[in-house]
Amino acid sequence: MRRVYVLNGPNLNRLGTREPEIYGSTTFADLIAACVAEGADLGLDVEVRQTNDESELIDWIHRAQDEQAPVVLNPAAFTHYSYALRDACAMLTVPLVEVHISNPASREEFRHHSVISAVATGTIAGFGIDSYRLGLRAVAAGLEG
Ligand code: CA2
Repeated sequence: MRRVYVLNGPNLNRLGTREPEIYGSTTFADLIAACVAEGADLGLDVEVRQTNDESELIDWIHRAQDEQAPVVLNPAAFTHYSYALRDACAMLTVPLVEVHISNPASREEFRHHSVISAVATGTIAGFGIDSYRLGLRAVAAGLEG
């Protein structure tokens, strides 16, 4: 089975604990289960990770490149300002799907720009936890050809 990494940036481990009107009530544990189940349906070996540490997230992107494993990435707030994460993502030769639970374009001004989008294969935003399922489907569709 093809390995796919689902990588998550800062604070997403707290999912389901606040702002349910924006992010829903799904917990991070629920998110992991949903991604693993979707991956199994698609024939993908999904590994979900979360970190609050920019350098750790960059190391995981490097590892994905070394393993030639596609990435579904929710960079969280790093989306809007981390040029270091963008540079790491730009090195990927495997598919990179940027996902967001909310629709940042409909929120505060500072969320309107993503420094990651230009180096991603594509972006899915605004569908709640389904953004991740759709991201995995996009990866699977791309792998098929
Ligand atoms: O909508 C998304 O997925 C975001 O990437 C989430 C980030 C935000 O900075 C981006 O603009 C959009 C924030 C993640 C915060 O995670 C929590 C969500 C709910 C409860 C606690 C933490």
